[in-house]
Amino acid sequence: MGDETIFGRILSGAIPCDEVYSDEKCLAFRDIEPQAPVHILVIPRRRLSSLKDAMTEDAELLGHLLLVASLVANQEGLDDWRTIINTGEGAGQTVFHLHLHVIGGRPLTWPPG
Ligand code: DGP
Repeated sequence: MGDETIFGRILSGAIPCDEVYSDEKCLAFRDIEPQAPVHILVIPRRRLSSLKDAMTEDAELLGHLLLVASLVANQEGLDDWRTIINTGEGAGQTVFHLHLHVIGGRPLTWPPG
């Protein structure tokens, strides 16, 4: 599946992160380049390069990631937030280990850039 990404190194503990939630399927931590007062990444422990690679058998994991996104947003006290998955370089994906952005704490305009 190619080289380990920076998120693989965070999962292995090789580089630190500001963790906000962890379970046997995923990890959530604060983004190093926050785009809003709250900016958290939720990543599966099992690497999928992007949403493009998700298969039917990943449905439960994908559902779990969404529920954790909601859990951490609630943990942060957010009533409104945005959950984003960038898929592919043209859509802004820079780390090829699937991740959900949870962004909130300021007004969010639509459409995004
Ligand atoms: P994307 O552009 O959707 O692939 O988002 C990747 C995000 O990952 C970007 O917002 C910055 C964040 N990021 C990159 N490297 C690190 C890191 O080492 N630690 C943390 N916490 N976040 C990182």
